[in-house]
Parts: sequence; C-alpha cells; structure tokens
Amino acid sequence: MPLWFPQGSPNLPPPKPPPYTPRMTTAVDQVAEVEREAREALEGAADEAALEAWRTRVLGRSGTLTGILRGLGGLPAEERREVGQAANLAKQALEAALEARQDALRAAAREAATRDAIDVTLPGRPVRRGRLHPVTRTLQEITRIFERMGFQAVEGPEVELDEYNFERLRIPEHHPARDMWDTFWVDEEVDGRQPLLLRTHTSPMQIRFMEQHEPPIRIVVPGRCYRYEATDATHEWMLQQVELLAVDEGLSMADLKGTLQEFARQMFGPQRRVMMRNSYFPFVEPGVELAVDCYACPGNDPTCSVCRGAGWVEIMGAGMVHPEILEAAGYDSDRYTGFAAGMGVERIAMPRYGVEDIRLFYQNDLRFLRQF
Ligand code: FA5
Repeated sequence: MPLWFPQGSPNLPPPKPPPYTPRMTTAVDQVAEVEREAREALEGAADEAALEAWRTRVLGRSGTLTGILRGLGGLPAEERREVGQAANLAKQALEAALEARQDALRAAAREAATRDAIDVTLPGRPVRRGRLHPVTRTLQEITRIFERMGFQAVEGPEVELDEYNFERLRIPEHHPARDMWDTFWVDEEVDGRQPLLLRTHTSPMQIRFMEQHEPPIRIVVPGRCYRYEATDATHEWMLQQVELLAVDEGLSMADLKGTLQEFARQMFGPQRRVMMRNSYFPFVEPGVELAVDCYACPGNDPTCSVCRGAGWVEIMGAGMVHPEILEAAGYDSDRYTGFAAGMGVERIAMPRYGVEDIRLFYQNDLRFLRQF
C-alpha cells in the first residue's frame, strides 16, 4: 500500500536555491571586515594584558590594519584614496574603541577594589582585655608576700590519700575532728593505695614535703580544696587555701605571730584589725585561728551574713607543728620546732574587694567579675 505524506511525497525534488550572483570583495570590504573582527575581539579582552595583545595584533607595526595601510602604495590611485580613507577612519574608530574599553576596564577594577577594600580610617573594634579572677589575684598576692619573706612555693595533689589528708596529721578514723572535714571520696585505687578523697585542706603537703626534705624548711602551698559543705555566705564546697610551713631550730610562737601579722599588714593595710585566738587542730600544739574585723557591718549586727554579729571573720587556722608530726618525719623534735598555717583565699579576697557573699566568686556572672 502506498504511504501517505501530508506534505506531499518525500521524493519530490527540493526547491531551487536563488540564482548565484558572484560578488567581488573589494579592499574597502576588507577594511570593514578587519574592523568588525577587531571590535569583536576587543569586547572579549578582559584585562590590560589582553588589551595590549589586541593593540599589537590590530594596530601594531605588523598589525592587520597597519598591514592594509602599508599596502596602500600598491593600489591604483583612485582606489588608494578610497581605501586609505576607510582604513584611516577604521584606525581612528578602533583607537577610540580601545581607549573606551581601557577606561571601562579601569573603572570596573577601581570599583571592585573599593568594594573589597579595608577602610583604614574606620576606628578599630576594641579588643576586650581579659583579667585574672579576683580569687586568683588574691592567691598570687598571698603567695608573693610569703615568697618575699623567704618561703618557697610548692604544689601538691588535689586527689589525696586518706593517709596524708587525715591519718598522718593525727586525725585517725573515728576521730571527732574528721567531722570538720567531710569530703568527696574517690572509689578507686592508685598504685594499689586507697581510699582516695578530694583533699579537704592543703595541710597534707606539710607531711609530703617533710618526708622528702630536711630542715630548715620554709614553704608556701597554694591549691584547691573540697568539702562536703552546706554552702552559705562564707562557705563554699570548693575553696582555695594557702598553706604555710616553717621548720627550723628555735622557731617559736612569736615567729608565727610576727609572720602572720606582717602578712595581714601587707595584705589588708594597717587599718584592718586582726585578732588571734585559741583554736584546735590535731596537727598543731598550741593551735590558733586568725580573724579580721567584719567589713560588712559595724561588728554587732546579728543579721550580718558575714560575721553574724560576732564582729570577726575567720580567715585561717595556724599553730606550732605538733612534735609527734616532726618525729614522724624523722626530725629531732628537741632540736627542731615549726609553725604552720592554712588560710582561705576566698575569705581573704572578700574583705579585700568588699564582697559579702563567697558564692558570688564561682557563679561566673561576668557582670560581677568585670568589676574587679
Ligand atoms: C584547716 O583547713 C587547717 N588545715 C588549717 C591549719 C593549717 C591549721 C595549718 C593549723 C595549721 P579550717 O578548716 O579552719 O582549717 O580551714 C582553714 C581556712 O579555710 C578557714 O579559716 C577559712 O578561711 C577557710 N575555709 C574553711 N572552710 C571553708 C569553706 N567551706 N568555704 C570557704 N573557706 C573555707
């Protein structure tokens, strides 16, 4: 069956092309062609180097347009004028186009440079200066005062053995003094030794240092301590202490008193009153504590959160090193005597900065901390 085609049979001959009329390419046409091509190439030139290459190729000594101008001499006189005119016009037009393209590229480059540039006249953003925490500053100041008196700073472990924190400080298990220092226990062994705890005071370093050194000893031991404590305005569960230990021939209570008085004078200034009274710590004999006059009330306000009307705030415990402790360290207690003290750094920072609640120090509220 013959196929049906809607537009007729595909076998029909194609329509005839229009009759061919040959056209002579003249030298003027050649100039026009060179100019057209040159303009097209100029549009594609995107930087100074491309523009220079373009200029050499078109307008340079061996450039396409220059070639035409050079060839004028070989043309018949009539044609020479016509082609010469066209070529010169093309040259002027291309030179102008080159200049315009150069201007446009430079303007675009300037615009991009100002858009991305740093404005060096703008005032800089101020860099926030960090500073040390008031408790750290107080700790450093305390340590420095004692270093100036000839004490050497040493540090000890925060996770301590029961043996050093209690036993060897004459606080055996079931001793009522342990009630003063309830703490956090660590359920692990280290080097086969336990039980471990977070140290409640820096006093264990007295023992650790004495078992490794011979007198004379003068050390100052800063460090963190931990207590299972109901917190209030003067008690935190983490506190920092600075321990003091001096062992030598002929040291007496007068040396302890003089050292602590001088410390208080340098730390608080001469206007702050300091009081020393009897106290009890199993590792000293006699034992004392040091207090400063209340800085939060006139000294007799029972509602005062700092002194509760007592007028005094305890800042440290101290005393003469117990002879049994000297003997346990291998020292002759007839020849050597010593004094020791353990002070609360936050309790010293509080009067120094007029802070009436110890808990403010560790709440990390920058509005509070930035004041110091
Ligand atoms: C002791 O820790 C003894 N090791 C001090 C000592 C050392 C006595 C050497 C004799 C010889 P006490 O528990 O009182 O003592 O603490 C000493 C100081 O630490 C206190 O005077 C107080 O300033 C500070 N302190 C104690 N408990 C806290 C707490 N919960 N929060 C803040 N500071 C505290």
